[in-house]
Amino acid sequence: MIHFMTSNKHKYQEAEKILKNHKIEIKWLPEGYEEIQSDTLEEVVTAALKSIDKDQIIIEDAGLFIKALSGFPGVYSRFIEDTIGNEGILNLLKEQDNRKAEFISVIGFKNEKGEELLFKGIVKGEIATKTRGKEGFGYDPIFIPEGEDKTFAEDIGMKNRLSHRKKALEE
Ligand code: ITT
Repeated sequence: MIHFMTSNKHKYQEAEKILKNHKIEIKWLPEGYEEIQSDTLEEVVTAALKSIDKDQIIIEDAGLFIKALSGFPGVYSRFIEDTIGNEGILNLLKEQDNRKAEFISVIGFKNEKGEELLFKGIVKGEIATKTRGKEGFGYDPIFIPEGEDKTFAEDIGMKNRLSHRKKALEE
């Protein structure tokens, strides 16, 4: 049985649903992992996987990367969500025409042989001008994926079809 180690129940629930469609069952390990300070999601995940003394384990580091802010909040997404939040992000983008952003997920998987594998998923989109919708979590109310009108928080079915997490997990 594969365990998904994350302190974030929403991430687990999304992953559980996505993997179920591929007949893969997972279990939640409701613990955070130690995150090094780094510029990239890949380095965070690689270092964390090495520090975890378990096989058959999935971890994920995800973030929102906003073009006009040179990729901010990126690897600092958790801290920024907990501090300035979505309203703070909208404020930073006030009067900004370029609202392009992407969500990135990097999944680390240590298989039954103890081999470490990394998978990446990206969804491009833009930042809404106000928060919209109540589903999902985190930055979902301000993220509109390319080709759609709604935010992830307005249509969770659409999120689960298009998301960075879904792409990384399917890989
Ligand atoms: P773990 O590290 O314990 O897995 P976490 O919530 O810190 O839990 P991340 O570091 O991957 O998870 O996420 C960084 C931030 O980005 C965090 O504030 C999330 O709420 C946000 N985030 C990640 N994926 C998201 C998604 O699909 N939709 C909206 N916000 C998301």
